[in-house]
Amino acid sequence: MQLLGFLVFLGVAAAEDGLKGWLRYAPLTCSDRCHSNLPSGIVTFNTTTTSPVYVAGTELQNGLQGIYKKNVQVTHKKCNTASSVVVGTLDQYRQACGAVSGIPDLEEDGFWLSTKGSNVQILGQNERGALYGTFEYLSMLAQGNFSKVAYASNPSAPIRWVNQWDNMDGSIERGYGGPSIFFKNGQIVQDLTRVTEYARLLASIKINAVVINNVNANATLLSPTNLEGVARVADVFRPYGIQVGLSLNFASPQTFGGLGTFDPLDASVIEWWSNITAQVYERVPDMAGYLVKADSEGQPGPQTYNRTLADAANLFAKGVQPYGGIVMYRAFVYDHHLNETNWRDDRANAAVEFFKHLDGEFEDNVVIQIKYGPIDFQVREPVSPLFANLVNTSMAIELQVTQEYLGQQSHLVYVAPLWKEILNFDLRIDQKPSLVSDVVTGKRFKRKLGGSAAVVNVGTNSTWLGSHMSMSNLYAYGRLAWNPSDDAEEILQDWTRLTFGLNQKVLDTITRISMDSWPVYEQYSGNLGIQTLTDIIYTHYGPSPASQDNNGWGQWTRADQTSIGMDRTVSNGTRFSGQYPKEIAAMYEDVETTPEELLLWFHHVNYTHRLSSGKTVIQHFYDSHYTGAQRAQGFLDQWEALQGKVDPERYEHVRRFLDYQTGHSIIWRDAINNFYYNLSGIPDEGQRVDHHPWCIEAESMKLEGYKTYDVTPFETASGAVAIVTTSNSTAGTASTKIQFPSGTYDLAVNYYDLYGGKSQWKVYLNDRPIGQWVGNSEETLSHTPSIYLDGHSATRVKFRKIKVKRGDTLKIIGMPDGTEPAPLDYVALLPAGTLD
Ligand code: GCW
Repeated sequence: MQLLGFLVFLGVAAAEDGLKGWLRYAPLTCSDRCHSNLPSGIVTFNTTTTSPVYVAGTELQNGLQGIYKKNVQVTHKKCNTASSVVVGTLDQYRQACGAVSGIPDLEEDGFWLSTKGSNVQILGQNERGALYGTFEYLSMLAQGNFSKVAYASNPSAPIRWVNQWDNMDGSIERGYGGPSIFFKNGQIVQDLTRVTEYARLLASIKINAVVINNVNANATLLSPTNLEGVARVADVFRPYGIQVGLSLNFASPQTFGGLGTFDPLDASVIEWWSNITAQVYERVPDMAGYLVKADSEGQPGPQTYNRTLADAANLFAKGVQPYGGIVMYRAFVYDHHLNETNWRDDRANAAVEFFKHLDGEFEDNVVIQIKYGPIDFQVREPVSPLFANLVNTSMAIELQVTQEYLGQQSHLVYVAPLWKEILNFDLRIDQKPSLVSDVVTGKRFKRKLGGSAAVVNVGTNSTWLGSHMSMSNLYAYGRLAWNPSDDAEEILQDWTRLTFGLNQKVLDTITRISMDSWPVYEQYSGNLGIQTLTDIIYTHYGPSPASQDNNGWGQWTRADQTSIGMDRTVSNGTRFSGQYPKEIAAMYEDVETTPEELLLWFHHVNYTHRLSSGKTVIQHFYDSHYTGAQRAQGFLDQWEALQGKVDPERYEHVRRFLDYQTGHSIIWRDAINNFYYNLSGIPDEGQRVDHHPWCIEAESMKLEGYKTYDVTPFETASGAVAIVTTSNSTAGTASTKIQFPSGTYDLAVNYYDLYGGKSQWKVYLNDRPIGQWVGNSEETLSHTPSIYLDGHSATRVKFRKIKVKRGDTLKIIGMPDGTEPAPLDYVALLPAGTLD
């Protein structure tokens, strides 16, 4: 990118709350020469205020005003005014200005952007494309990029959707950024301001449809009042070129419509749905289509009537066909009552087993929406083999901007590199190049439909997702949906400049920590393909490796005293590896050729199995968790070097999150390492696991008003024991005489921050207060809180550079609140540069 030297950047701007996302149009100053590059007029070819082309004109006006303080008038339909930006569809342009030459063919939603001639041309194949081109031009301006460009840009695929998992009561399934911007108390909200702002953000990343309600769908959305609400939402999205789609509950004809059945082949059911569809399209004539989760995790589906999934998908497909709608049918169909004692049982097999034999039986407007991996948005999964098993069926890949298994927006995890690994994977279907991106866009098998959908959990929080840094994932999703070959780091840098300005140090730092964040999270949460070792039964957030096994959900690790991993080979295991095309199947079948990052996904091996590094599996576990947690500490240090270079509000917000992550990465590290040490009995060669020389257990302190508490799972408390106050209204005190050599230490305190109260803790050294904090992370962080002492609620706070003398008394007073009994696990006194 060409950044021109004549730009002078303003100092750090006033506090920002994140609401504008990457569309801030933050001021840049530029010299006269720079000004001569700015347009002095805007011409748009549509005067209807609700048209995307009109919206484009307003955006340009706001952008030029915001970024360069340049007040530019919008006029309509006048052709070729020199040094203007001209925005419209190619057809509108032709009508106003006559023939155009030199513009390559544009596909649906595509655009032409030229800054080379006497004016800037932004011409879309349709109005949506013109708006996309406008946002792209504005993105250049906002990054101080005055390169002379002339290019056509076309989408990789027609389906570039987002899925909201918003419930009608206003809650959001897996939502970490506050309540829904769409729903409240069973209805669509009245004030749609936030929806408009969201529409802007989505349009700027070229998203063309949004499914507004949870796939675990509530049929009352189909009531006439709520459909009126949906129509209002669609009216808000339409000027931004975004269509609205709806998730359906398969049993609606019975539960909502009062029929005796929801059999997809029953005539009354077909009629009921067709009537509903007519009502929907009457109010929303450009409704994008339906999204269906059926026969999955307790949701009703066609299996109730022994009908096929194709019967179900086609029921809706035929219904929306006359209106040009499509049906996104989710491949996330599996039995969650599997039996782990059966060596062959494997949830990963489900999608291919359910869908492969139906290939070719789906109507043309059905798209099978497939999660990127065969299980569920884990930190590492192989590509779903279903992508290689449907040849005559359109597909879309399902990604998650929502960081459900990736730290729930409380941990920094930039997910685009993970998505890129999936999209770039070559499935070698029929022994021919078959990138996942080419399969899902429809290119590989010449399907007209295809693309991607991402689960997004924006809420009413001003940061949208609960944390500023997570917005890079939403931005990157749109970019990759449009062009899967975009580079994850370049996308990130565009986002960073747009979000935090042009300071080089800010750019470099955010690039480094974000690009490291997924590998680091993998290191401390679950590596070698064992999945995110989180609590899969409860919040999906903190560590709880035991929860993976001994239940029907099938996210198993099969860890026992000597060995670990799922044997998914054809020769001896669940036969999952055989679902891939020949060459890939052969690679995964053999432990020697399986990439090590997926070793335990495909093979069951001893803890003493040697990796290519020469390390054993168990030692690799120990080391990775230490390395990961260590690297996470560095995120905070690097961020803190940006003080004064980012506005104070966002600086402090991000700092607080990264500070929390440094602590929680240690909780992850110790929990996982303790768990496998306990299970295998194999000591850490580095003698770190279960050996914490700077740690003082809370239960070993002198306790008044505190009592010991056995924590479950045991590995989420040091020594398996914590302390809690004996009453929920009076303070407890834990004190100890320090036996370490006199010196300067960082003091870390591990405690539990439960949902249900805001306990207060105060730390004293010889009665001198040295620190205090409140257990209110349910309000200040983003992840799902826990009501227990466990790996989700375990938290660490740190006080730096405390001067301590041997024999000093350290005292912590904990004041309980509500059901939160001011729990404490341990303190660690860390000499400078030491990580316990
Ligand atoms: O991962 C699981 C989530 C559920 C979700 C489901 C799905 C909407 O834990 O919350 O339900 O996937 O994708 O349908």
